[in-house]
Amino acid sequence: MRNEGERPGLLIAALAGVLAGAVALGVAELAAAFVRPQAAPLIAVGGAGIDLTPEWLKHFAIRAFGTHDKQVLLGGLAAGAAVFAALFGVAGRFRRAAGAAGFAAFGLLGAVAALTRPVAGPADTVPVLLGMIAGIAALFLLLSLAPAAGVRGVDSDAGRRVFLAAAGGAAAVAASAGTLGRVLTSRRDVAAARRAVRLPAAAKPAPPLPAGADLRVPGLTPFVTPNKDFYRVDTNLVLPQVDPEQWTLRVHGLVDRPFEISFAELLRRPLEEHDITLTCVSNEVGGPYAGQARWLGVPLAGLLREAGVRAGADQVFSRSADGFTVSTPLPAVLDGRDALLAVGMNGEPLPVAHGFPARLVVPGLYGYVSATKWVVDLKVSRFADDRAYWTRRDWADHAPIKTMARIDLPKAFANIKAGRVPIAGVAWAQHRGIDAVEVRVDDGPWRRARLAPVPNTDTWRQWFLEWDAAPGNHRIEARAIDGTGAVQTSQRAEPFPSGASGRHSTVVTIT
Ligand SMILES: Nc1nc2c(c(=O)[nH]1)N[C@H]1C(S)=C(S)[C@@H](COP(=O)(O)O)O[C@H]1N2
Ligand SMILES: [Mo]
Repeated sequence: MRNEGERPGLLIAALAGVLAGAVALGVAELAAAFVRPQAAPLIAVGGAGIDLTPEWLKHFAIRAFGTHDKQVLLGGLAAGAAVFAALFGVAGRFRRAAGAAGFAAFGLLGAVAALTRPVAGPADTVPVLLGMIAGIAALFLLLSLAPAAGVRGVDSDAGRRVFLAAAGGAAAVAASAGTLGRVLTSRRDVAAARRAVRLPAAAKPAPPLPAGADLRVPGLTPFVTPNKDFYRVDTNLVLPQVDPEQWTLRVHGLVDRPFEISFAELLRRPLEEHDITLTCVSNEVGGPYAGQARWLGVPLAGLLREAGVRAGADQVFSRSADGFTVSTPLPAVLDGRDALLAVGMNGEPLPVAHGFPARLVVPGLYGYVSATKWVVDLKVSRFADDRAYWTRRDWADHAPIKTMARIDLPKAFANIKAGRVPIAGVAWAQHRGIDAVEVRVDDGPWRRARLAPVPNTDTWRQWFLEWDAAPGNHRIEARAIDGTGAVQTSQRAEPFPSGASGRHSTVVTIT
């Protein structure tokens, strides 16, 4: 053991710790390319974190960061890891075993996180554990080469050069292992397999959109949401890569004739096309988490009837390739609505982010109880027996989409010239339909907006009203009336546990 005077300075020790941490993450990333990307340490810990996050925080994250919430989470984890690695470096300066213990503790934590991810096997712990060993080795090496603090002279200059070379080497190992890992992982993605898919034409195509379904008002949400603009909500830090050649769907549970179907077999069935607007339960009043697409797929009810649903069943319990689960009330699937096992979205195979090669779409229900992406398993079962990812976390078992009118125009806090001002937006009440949208300014009388035509009751509906705007600050409020005659409630509710309610309003300044 060296005496105190020969120990490296605190900053050098911290640097050694951070570099050792980077080596650990880089090596683990490379190893994960050979296991599965979900087994990389930050992804595994982040995934476990998402599953353990309390509901209120999850909502805060989705609201505050939008679809960037995942990058924010991973960036935060990386920064946290760097701080701890620096501390372990400093600890290692005093006692090598203390620094190693820090790395070992994080390695074990990461291994547990990786092991407890859905569909993980023992192999999922290998990348983190290899990373941990590499990190400890790098820490020992760097600390032993680190120049002692306060020593000057020819010897120490040579020593400093050796340390700098070792530090540069560690950084290079970390960066190249990490980059190679990323490249190898991306080689396994299914983008090429997706491009090779040729979807057959629908046996039952959707009728053309009625003329004027899109009012084409600049600034108004288009009727069809292009795939690239479609909101994405899921628990995945890395997208599941499901090869259609390997994909099968198992239909089983409380059925007389369980069966399994391949992707090729699925495409040989008569496909139907339906226009359906998806909505996330986390959407705030006026929020962006809704999108309209033309879906191509096989009717879900037909698949279940083929299997022969037994008495006593009350839900379809679906599972994705990565172990996410959804419970859908059975009546909603069998009551004649256009519930689909979808393979196409707006004329293309499903984008990977939206469930390639197959997902569920059930009109009228929020996504968390209906829209399983990367679906591989349908179990007919009972709510009493199988609990799904979100309903286990106390979100509602039954979650029909609430009637909602959103104001897209004018934009909130806009400054507009007095005169004729367009007020416009979209309204939805999937499977009940929108019968009217009413608008009022400054608590004046409700006025009916003009409604665009819609293909069916399962889509949102554009609405438009011209307003003779006089100078001043004004508050614009909208409400929808659904196909049952029910007026959108003014009662405010948070998204948890069954969807936000209340009326969207917007404040503008007219000059
Ligand atoms: N496998 C999987 N499917 C999922 C989810 C998920 O986290 N994992 N999220 C659901 C939720 S909450 C919603 S709102 C919809 C969103 O579908 P989209 O991302 O295609 O818009 O997918 C649903 N399907
Ligand atoms: Mo959702």
